[in-house]
Amino acid sequence: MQQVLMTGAAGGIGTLLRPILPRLKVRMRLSDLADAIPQAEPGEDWMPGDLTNPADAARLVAGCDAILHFGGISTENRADLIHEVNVKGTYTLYEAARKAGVRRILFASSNHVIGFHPRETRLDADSEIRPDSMYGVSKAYGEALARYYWHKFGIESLILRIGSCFPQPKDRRMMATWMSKEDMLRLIGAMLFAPRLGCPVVYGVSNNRESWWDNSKTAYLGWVPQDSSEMFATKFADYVPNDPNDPAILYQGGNFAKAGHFED
Ligand code: NAI
Ligand code: 15L
Repeated sequence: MQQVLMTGAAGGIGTLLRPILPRLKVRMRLSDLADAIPQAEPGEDWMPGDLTNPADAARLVAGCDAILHFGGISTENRADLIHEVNVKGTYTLYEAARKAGVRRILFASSNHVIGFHPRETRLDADSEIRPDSMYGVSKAYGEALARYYWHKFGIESLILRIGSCFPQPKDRRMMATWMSKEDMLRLIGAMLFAPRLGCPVVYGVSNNRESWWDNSKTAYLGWVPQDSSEMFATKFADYVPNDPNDPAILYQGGNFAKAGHFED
């Protein structure tokens, strides 16, 4: 049975996944910052650690076959904070993984790596990156890092550009970007058990009727999302289109593309 580490397990996605992770039938080590760790549920194995600390990272990855790397700053913030956690923390984790002989990593990237593409452009795994925020820039670094560890050391990574993984879409934009927890779990299963993973870019999105992203280049993984945001369509039945040139509407990144820059 595989030993798998999940970082950021106390966060939103970790909280959605925790109850269904046992279906993967792997030994799961859940990790987060010490003061973020919740009350453990029966059978859960929690290990605190700060990803920016090399000694912590080495302890977290020891004995692991694979890592689900969800830990980090998940929205726009000051560049220095983003660098410390998302750049230094991700590098520290990949270095620890290399030294410990970990073979596979899921890197939780974000749609904000490509957030400055207009919504009428259909993107695939080879589309140009256009980060819409310092947060998106830090995820582009993580994607490049994953590629480096693949070509240099043969460590496989799933570069997962997550759309919006929440219990349900929170706004009209998320009708296109929503990803269910069940589709996330199916994708993690595909990533852990594929005969060959390589280092693909996958858009983390359910089978929504409205869609900006094309995953056909990674069909070899056998991941076919089963859910759709359509079941929430009535929530937005009263939505009235307004200014099509509002950056929050024009661009795929929505409010991240519209927001200002955090100055140092
Ligand atoms: P979240 O903000 O709810 O959880 C992130 C977790 O990382 C937190 O529990 C936090 O304590 C932990 N963390 C922060 N700094 C850390 C450090 N130095 N060491 C160890 N742990 C640390 O984020 P969420 O929504 O659960 O997202 C998980 C990942 O997926 C993030 O990397 C985020 O950027 C990415 N993502 C999420 C999306 C979503 O729709 N939820 C969309 C796109 C990307
Ligand atoms: C993200 O990258 C964020 O982590 C998440 O909180 C959402 O804002 C998501 O993108 C989104 O674009 O909806």
